[in-house]
Amino acid sequence: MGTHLPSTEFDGTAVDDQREADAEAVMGEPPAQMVQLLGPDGKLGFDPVFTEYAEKVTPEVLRGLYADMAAIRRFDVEATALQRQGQLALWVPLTGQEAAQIGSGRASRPQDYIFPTYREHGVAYTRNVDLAELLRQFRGVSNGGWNPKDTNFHLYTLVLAAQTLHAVGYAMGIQRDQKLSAAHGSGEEAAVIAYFGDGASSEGDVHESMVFASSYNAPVVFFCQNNHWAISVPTNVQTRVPLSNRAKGYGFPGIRVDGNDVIAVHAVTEWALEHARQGKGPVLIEAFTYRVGAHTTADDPTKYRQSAEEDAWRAKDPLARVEKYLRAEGLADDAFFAKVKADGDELAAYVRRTTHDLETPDIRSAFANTYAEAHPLVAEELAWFEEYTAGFEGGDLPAGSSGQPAAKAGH
Ligand SMILES: Cc1ncc(C[n+]2csc(CCOP(=O)(O)OP(=O)(O)O)c2C)c(N)n1
Ligand SMILES: [Mg+2]
Repeated sequence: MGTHLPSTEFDGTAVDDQREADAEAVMGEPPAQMVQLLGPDGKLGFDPVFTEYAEKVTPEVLRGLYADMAAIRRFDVEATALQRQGQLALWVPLTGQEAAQIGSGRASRPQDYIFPTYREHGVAYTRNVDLAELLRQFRGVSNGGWNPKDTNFHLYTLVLAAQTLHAVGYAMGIQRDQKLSAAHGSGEEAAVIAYFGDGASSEGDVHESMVFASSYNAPVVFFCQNNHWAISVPTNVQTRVPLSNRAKGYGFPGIRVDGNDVIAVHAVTEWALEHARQGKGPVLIEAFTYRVGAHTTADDPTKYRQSAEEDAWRAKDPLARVEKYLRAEGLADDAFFAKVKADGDELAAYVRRTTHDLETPDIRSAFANTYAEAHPLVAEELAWFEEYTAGFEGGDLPAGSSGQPAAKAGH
């Protein structure tokens, strides 16, 4: 293992995490095992622990998981287009991570409580969050967009990893309520899932969360989507060991799962939630996946990674392998896939229509709410803004300018 400091420079190691392998060799650890049931070739494998859970994914359930993944991918395309057309200020694409999100979200129960980051649109979909509502924040007309009490799906958190602390606190609350309530043992037990990224795993908040969760045996599943990038920083700079191995240091199980295998993700998450609900404490799941697109619509990944890496991951596409399996086993036909496509288009049309109908954000409210009292710097910036906007016909910003949404709904 080299003694040089980690570099954020692209070093040509492509997808493989050489640092991880080096560290394993030094510590005498076996290479990280990854739970995989449905491989990229569409063939179903076996796992001594998780096959039992995977068997609950009946053909009907699997068709549903595929339809969910296709719907959310279609939604992602539409939201990206809406941003490009000036209807949204920003979009955070999820393409590539559909299996990690749909598989884990569908393994949760209504009474479980979910703390997402800002990319969990697939999980939001499984929790029945209205996707048009979800876009309100990305248009800048809401600080949230939906009421978490309706779905037990918390608001998006943009401050990396802060939600992992909230999640552990919430889980400790559930623990205490259940101890006090007669519901314990009645099947009503709940657990919490805290989503975070490979980059966020470097935050102190994650460490503190895991220490607390372990100390108090809190019913929380830490679900890390290792999508291999934190904007332009590759995962092998964040960690020298598989992220799932970090759980050992806290004293609870850590599992690396193929995050592009919806059956394995569903099985592992179901196991972990059951473990947590039964009072056995936290679990860390590392879903090994890939962010196929840009970090956000404001990012250009061609500046920091090579297309060969993207191509290698496209070959592991989460939807393609399910389609292969369903067709090979005679579990779905052309009519099924045509219906899934039509449903996706209908969802996209709904989202587009609803977004166009949303109000125009009032940028002036951002100035008004910066400080409680008047502030000379804010006043100066507002004056500049007023002068700038006065330069446009009608005194409003044109669609897409300054990265802001369209000035008039319906443009
Ligand atoms: C505390 C904090 N630091 C920095 C940022 C800026 N930031 C936003 S997203 C991001 C990368 C996060 O990467 P990762 O956790 O891997 O999640 P991903 O975006 O890949 O889903 C950074 C550094 C932030 N939002 N919050
Ligand atoms: Mg990441």
